[in-house]
Amino acid sequence: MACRIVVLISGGGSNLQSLIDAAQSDQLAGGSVVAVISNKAEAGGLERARAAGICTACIAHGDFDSRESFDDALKTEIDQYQPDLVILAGFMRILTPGFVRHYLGRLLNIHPSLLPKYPGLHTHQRALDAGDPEAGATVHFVTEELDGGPPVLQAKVPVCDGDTAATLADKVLSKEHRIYPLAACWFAEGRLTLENSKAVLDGTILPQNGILFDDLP
Ligand code: NHR
Ligand code: GAR
Repeated sequence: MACRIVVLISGGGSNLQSLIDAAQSDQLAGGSVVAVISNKAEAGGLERARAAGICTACIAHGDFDSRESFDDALKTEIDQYQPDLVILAGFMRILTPGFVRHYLGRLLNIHPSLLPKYPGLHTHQRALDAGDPEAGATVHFVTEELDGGPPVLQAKVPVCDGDTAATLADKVLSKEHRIYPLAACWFAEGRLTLENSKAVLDGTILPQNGILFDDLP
């Protein structure tokens, strides 16, 4: 079954681009990005989607008077595309429990920290302030708990003297572009599932922090 993927964005869309590129070079097991939806009209990722001939939509959160009504509109838009997988790629709105339940087991996020460290915002500055020797990114299943769902894949980068939040974000982003298409491919192949609140790959429950990308053969 060719996996139909809907990607939610708020910004530049470089992770979106890595998924589009993976699909086009046959690295998503026949899966494809069928729609890109942003909560911001000016998100650069919408232009990337148009350039790739992918359907786009903008649902502006400011047009709604509650998180529930925004999420309902988002859900209606997403479900028109009958997705097998919904991917948050730099999507910046916290999602309501009802939305998360509707997509449970087919909703992934990439978060720019080594979860469980630094859920929420400003992750790179927080890693620097803590004097961490390494930073990174985590792909995880989305649950009601913000950035608290089971990790699938993690990649690390060293923190070097002179790193700023911006240089660290750049280094982490280039790792994100490697791990997100890989996790999406596993899902598209039917190898990656969420079972009893655990991430499972090829029938085996994944370790607490997911698989470390740097350990893969
Ligand atoms: N929703 C749920 N229920 N669970 C998760 O794990 C989610 C989620 C929605 C988004 C991405 C997440 C990240 O990777 C994500 C994971 C936005 C915020 C936030 O505070 C925090 C984490 C994430 C995304 N958003 C503010 C809000 O009020 C708005 C901030 C802004 O617009 O700049 O929604 O980091
Ligand atoms: C990525 O670093 C992603 O991990 C992060 O935003 C960036 C989006 O870049 N996500 C969050 O901070 C979610 N709150 P992109 O638009 O170029 O993919």
